Amino acid sequence: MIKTIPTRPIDGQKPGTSGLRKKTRIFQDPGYLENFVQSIWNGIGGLEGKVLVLGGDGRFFNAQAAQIILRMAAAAGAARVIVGRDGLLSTPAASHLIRERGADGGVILSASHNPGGPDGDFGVKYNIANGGPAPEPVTEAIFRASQEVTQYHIVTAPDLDLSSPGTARLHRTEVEIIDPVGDYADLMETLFDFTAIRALFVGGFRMRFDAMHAITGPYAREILQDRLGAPEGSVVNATPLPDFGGGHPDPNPVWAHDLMTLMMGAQAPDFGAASDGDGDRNMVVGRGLYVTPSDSLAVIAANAHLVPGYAAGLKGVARSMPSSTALDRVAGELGIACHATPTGWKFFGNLLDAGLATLCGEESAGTGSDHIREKDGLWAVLMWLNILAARRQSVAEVMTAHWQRFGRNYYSRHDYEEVDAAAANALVSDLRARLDQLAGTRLGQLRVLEAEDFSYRDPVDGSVTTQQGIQIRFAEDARLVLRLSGTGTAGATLRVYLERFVAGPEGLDAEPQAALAEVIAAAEALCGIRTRLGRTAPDVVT
Ligand code: VG1
Ligand code: CO
Repeated sequence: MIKTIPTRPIDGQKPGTSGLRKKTRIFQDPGYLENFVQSIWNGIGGLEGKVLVLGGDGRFFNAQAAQIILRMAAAAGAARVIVGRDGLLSTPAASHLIRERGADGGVILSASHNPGGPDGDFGVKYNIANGGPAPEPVTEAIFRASQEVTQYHIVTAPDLDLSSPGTARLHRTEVEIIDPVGDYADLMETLFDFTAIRALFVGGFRMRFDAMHAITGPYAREILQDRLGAPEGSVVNATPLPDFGGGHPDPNPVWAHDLMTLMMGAQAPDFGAASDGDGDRNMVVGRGLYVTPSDSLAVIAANAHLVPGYAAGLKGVARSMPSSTALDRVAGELGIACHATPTGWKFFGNLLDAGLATLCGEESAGTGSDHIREKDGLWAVLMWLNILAARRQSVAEVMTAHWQRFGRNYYSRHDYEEVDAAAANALVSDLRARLDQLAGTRLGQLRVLEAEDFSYRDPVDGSVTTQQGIQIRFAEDARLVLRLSGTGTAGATLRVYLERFVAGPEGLDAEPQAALAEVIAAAEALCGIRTRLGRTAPDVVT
């Protein structure tokens, strides 16, 4: 039986960089999730007769939310919902499933790298038929629907047993429960030289993959250990936990601290990697050497021809605007276009669909290709393994060779987290008002070449997105970007992105914070971040 429940619009159901993210307790408020899900259905023109993919990263409230969404999809007349066993799917696996099964869209339950648990964060993301995050016009329509919603529809039925593959019926909707790992692992086999990677492990190559108690554990075990022969125990923290073991499932040197300690120590294996809550981000570490995500993207682009799935060459590449320009240098040598988009994977979808880009990446540890329409953590790790196998070199040797050839883009991001939102907004708007007067002025040791508020015109559909970050270029081959995060759930987070290029052959081995000291000082001179936000130092330095 379908029940219709009267409701009222709830403020703030506006999807950010990657879906709607709120404190778990807010999502648990009666009607909160229901309102947003009904707004998705309303915003996309209904669900009648459609096929939907559903899954999440397993965080606290995932299981209950999946049952509610199934009942609401049934009430909306969905023909079929394909759901991962126990309501689980990594973000890349969900993207693949939508494409493979020709689904009309998908709902992914995740707040990605944000902590989980009753006091943590929860999130809901809608992906469209190409498998990618809903682009701005769709998220806008969903937000508008959330401001107008007056009722939601849900079938009355007991919870479905999602613990084993099979099919079930919910009202008129068929619910298909699938193994979340198999199809994704099969896709990986089509892209990479599994024989070469297997030979690497047979030869004694050692790696550690830290799944950070999040969703990639089962995927990494199946692909790295079972299919590629990495020794048992290569994948650690492999059982997804509802609170990620109390940690931040964010693969960077700060939060993947144990892995970093191992990789910098005497017992380090040849290769280290980690991924985030929902499996779309990655971290790559060599013995004694952390690879910044921007460098990783550039290395992957420069070596993609060594990997079977990309042997035919790259059509083009794309990076988020704040990501370092290391990728641009590779693209220049390859003679292909390099697009710069606003932060957030949703902006890559059109480029990938139109064949304008094969590889994409973000400085926040997201890397991916046209094999799906999301960033893909394990894919990036396999890319590296395949490159190491083909080049027969260590991570450090690959990096040194890369910098010698292309020069090195020193890069870092400084995050000021959960600061006062009014102060952060004022900082950015004051700066915006001064942008016209900055060109030609000096900030400490650096001279401003140009200052802009980044706006992006999508080359495929012509849509324009404004105010996507303040970008300042210096005459000394340096760059500074400031923007406010769109994924936080408390206060505001200011991200300060710092970059400086050194052509080499000298000066390629500096410590990044030291190499960036003048850019860091310029940022402070420009807008007095620490004074205005009341902080003495950034909370996270990547
Ligand atoms: C952050 C990153 C961005 C990424 C987004 C979602 O957004 O900067 O590059 O696409 O998270 O990634 P923001 O607005 O907080 O800077 V995930 O893995 O959290 O879905
Ligand atoms: Co993520």
